[in-house]
Amino acid sequence: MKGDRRCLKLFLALLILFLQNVQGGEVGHSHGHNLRDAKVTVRCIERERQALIAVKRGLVDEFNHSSSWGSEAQKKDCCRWEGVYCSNQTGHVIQLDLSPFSTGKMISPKLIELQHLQYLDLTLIDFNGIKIPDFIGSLTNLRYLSLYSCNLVGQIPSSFGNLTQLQHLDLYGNQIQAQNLNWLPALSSLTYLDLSRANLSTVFDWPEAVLNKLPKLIELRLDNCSLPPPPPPILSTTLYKTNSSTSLAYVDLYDNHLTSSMFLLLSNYSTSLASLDLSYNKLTGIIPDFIGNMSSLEVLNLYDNKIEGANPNSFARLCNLQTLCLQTNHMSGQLSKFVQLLPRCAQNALEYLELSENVLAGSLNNLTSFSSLKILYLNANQLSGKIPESIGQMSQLEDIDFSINSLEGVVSETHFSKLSN
Ligand SMILES: *[C@@H]1O[C@H](CO)[C@@H](O)[C@H](O)[C@H]1NC(C)=O
Ligand SMILES: *[C@@H]1O[C@H](CO)[C@@H](O)[C@H](O)[C@H]1NC(C)=O
Ligand SMILES: *[C@@H]1O[C@H](CO)[C@@H](O)[C@H](O)[C@H]1NC(C)=O
Ligand SMILES: *[C@@H]1O[C@H](CO)[C@@H](O)[C@H](O)[C@H]1NC(C)=O
Ligand SMILES: *[C@@H]1O[C@H](CO)[C@@H](O)[C@H](O)[C@H]1NC(C)=O
Ligand SMILES: *[C@@H]1O[C@H](CO)[C@@H](O)[C@H](O)[C@H]1NC(C)=O
Ligand SMILES: *[C@@H]1O[C@H](CO)[C@@H](O)[C@H](O)[C@H]1NC(C)=O
Ligand SMILES: *[C@@H]1O[C@H](CO)[C@@H](O)[C@H](O)[C@H]1NC(C)=O
Ligand SMILES: CC(=O)N[C@H]1CO[C@H](CO)[C@@H](O)[C@@H]1O
Repeated sequence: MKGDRRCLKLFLALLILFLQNVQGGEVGHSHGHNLRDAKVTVRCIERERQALIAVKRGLVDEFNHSSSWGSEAQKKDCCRWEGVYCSNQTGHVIQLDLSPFSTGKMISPKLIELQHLQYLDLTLIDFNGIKIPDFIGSLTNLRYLSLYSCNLVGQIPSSFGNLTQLQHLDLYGNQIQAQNLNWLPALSSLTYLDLSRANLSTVFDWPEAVLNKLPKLIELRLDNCSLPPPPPPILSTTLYKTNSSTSLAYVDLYDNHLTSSMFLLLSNYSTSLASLDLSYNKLTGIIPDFIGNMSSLEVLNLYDNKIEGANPNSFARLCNLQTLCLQTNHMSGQLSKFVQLLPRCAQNALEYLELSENVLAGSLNNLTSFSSLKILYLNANQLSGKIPESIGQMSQLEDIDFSINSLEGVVSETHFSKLSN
């Protein structure tokens, strides 16, 4: 997981640098002899070097990460220190990646001397329960801020509302809270927001803040936030009619207290959503037709709820659906009826179908038309009869689980004839 995040971060960092180059921004271009010569002699700004040393004093260098951060003559250029990146033109520190440090005692207030900082990554530094300092809100040039799993506590400072250039904010996995998200709308450039595991249980108007006021948002992660269901006034008012994002694609609201009203709230994003996770909430009833209109949806995770079933339009236009996880719900009726509700246009797309721990009955159908299926979980239902031999033709299958049902009959080699995966 950390590896994946690292890759993503590196990519984003490079993207930000690339964009700055395209825009002729601060970071240098490498044309012309003079500039190239100049680059070799770039020296960091002394004030910023002192600030970096102060920041480092707050951290524990268990793995000798900062051996390049020296005071010897040949190590004096802080722009060459590991994790430090300076503007080639101005010499100001613009990026700071401290994530290789493993623990920290404090975040030094000297950090704010690095006023040109655009990228700050403290991922996975264990600060052992200190608060997020207010002064981070003064680094107003930040585009990227990650405090991912830093073991921070307390309130998210409202000074974050001063980080108006921020595009990527990751506060995942800290023991933090917010009484309100009034600071969030000021971050109108945000494309990525992860507040997962922050306690937002009293932020009743959270949909206003995250869905209505962040016009560029692409990815929203609020899992395990004790999010309350949106109150009726929010559902009926002007939500969506103002600054909601038209590019919201990834929504993860796993493990909250949300009810089926959430579907209505997301119905406005029917053309942009690629992935929706509402698992481990309090959804009830039938999956509504709005969902069936989300034509870009590739991943739909609704497991661990109290969903009772689907109707003919619940999945109708989900032609790109690759993953459908509905395990641990209250779905009843014939499995064959349910299978008929799956979109025909997704027959070659669907790879993961998980329906375990429901009360689906009847016999197992011929599913060979779902030619890309890799994972098929039907365990812990009330299926009966024989396992059809046609299963042996589904050559992409990697993992099947039919256990804890009332299946009978003989399983032969034919059932496995093409299951080479
Ligand atoms: C800045 O200069 C360094 C050293 O010459 C070079 O490695 C780096 O790619 C340059 N960065 C940009 C963004 O041009
Ligand atoms: C840290 O790295 C430096 C330079 O690579 C080396 O001289 C020093 O001995 C290392 N210290 C430890 C404790 O490993
Ligand atoms: C945020 O900006 C406001 C208004 O400009 C200012 O009063 C406040 O001190 C700033 N907070 C921080 C932490 O920089
Ligand atoms: C979240 O905060 C509320 C109110 O401060 C508190 O009652 C609740 O126990 C907290 N939830 C968790 C999971 O810590
Ligand atoms: C939710 O967060 C708590 C800590 O805040 C953690 O202990 C728990 O495992 C998380 N739950 C899930 C399902 O990830
Ligand atoms: C929508 O965004 C614009 C530009 O950022 C802002 O001026 C306006 O107040 C916003 N409208 C609402 C209702 O938030
Ligand atoms: C789904 O989309 C179609 C065509 O755009 C529209 O007529 C229908 O009302 C939509 N259904 C729902 C439930 O939003
Ligand atoms: C299973 O379905 C496929 C495609 O719909 C069909 O070609 C095949 O004959 C069926 N097999 C059996 C045993 O019914
Ligand atoms: C993303 C999206 O579809 N936004 C629409 C939400 O609804 C309002 C008004 O109904 C439209 O103007 C938006 O384009």
